[in-house]
Amino acid sequence: MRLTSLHDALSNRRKHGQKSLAVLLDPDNLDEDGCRQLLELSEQHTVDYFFMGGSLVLTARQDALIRFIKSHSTVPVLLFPSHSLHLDDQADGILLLSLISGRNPDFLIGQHVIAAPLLRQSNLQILPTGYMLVDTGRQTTASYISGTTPLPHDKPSIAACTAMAGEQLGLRLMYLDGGSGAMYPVSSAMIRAVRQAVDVPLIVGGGINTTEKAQAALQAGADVIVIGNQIEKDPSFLSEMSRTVRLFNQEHGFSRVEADSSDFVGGSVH
Ligand code: 1GP
Repeated sequence: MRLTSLHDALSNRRKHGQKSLAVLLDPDNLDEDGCRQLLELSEQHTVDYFFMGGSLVLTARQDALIRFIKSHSTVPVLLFPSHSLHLDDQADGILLLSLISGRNPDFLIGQHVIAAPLLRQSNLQILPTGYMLVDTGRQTTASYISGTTPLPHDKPSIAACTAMAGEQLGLRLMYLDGGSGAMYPVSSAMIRAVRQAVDVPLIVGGGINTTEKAQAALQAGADVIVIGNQIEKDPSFLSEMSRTVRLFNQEHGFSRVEADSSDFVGGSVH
C-alpha cells in the first residue's frame, strides 16, 4: 500500500508542531464560481489542504470541481468520502475513514472492502484515518446516515481510548469531528485527551466558526483544523482562519526552515 508523501508531510508538520488549515468543500454546496472565489482567496491566504466530500453528495459535481481545482491550484485535494462510491482518481489522496466511534461494520470495514480494488488501481495516496464522530448538540447527517451513536461530548476518556485502539490497529491519522454545522465544536478537553493518547496527527472539525474556537482547537492539540460551513456562509472567513493558523505557528516558534527542508508536495507552508 502507498504510504505516502502526503502522510509524511502531515507527520513532519506534527513533529515540528506546525498546524495546518483544511478547507472542506462540499460538492452539493459549491458551484464553479464559488470554487473560483475560494481558489483566488487561497492564492493570497495559505490553505494547506482541500478536503472534498459531503454526507450525501446529491449532485454529480464532485468530478468537475476536482478537475477545476487541480487545473488552477497546487493545494492538495484529499477525498473525504462518506461512501465507497465517492472515489475520484483526480484527487491527490483519500482519507480512508474507518468510523471507529461507531459499531456499524459497514463503515468500519464493509465499504472499504468494496473500494479496495478500485483504490489499488487508482493513483490516490491512501491515508488510513480513525474517524470519530462526537455528539455536539444535535444529530448530524453523518451519524444518521452511518447509523451510529456519536461519542458523548463530555467523555474525553472514551475518545482517548477509541483513538488509542485505532492507533494500535495501525490507523495513521485521527479525525475528531463534531459534524458539519455542529452547534458547538469538539471540546478542548476531548482534543487534549486524544492528543495525549496517540502520536499520530490529529484532525479536528465541526462547528469551528470563530477565531476563538479555532485557537482553542489548535491550543488543545489539533494538528489540522477543518472549516466547512462558515466558509460557505462567508468566504472571507478563509483568510481569517489562514491568518489564525499562521499566527499560531509563528507564536509557537515554528521554524520555516524546518518546514522547507522536510515539507513537500504541492501544498504551501506558512
Ligand atoms: C465536517 O469537520 C467538518 O465534517 C467541518 O465542519 O462544516 O461545521 O466547519 P463545519
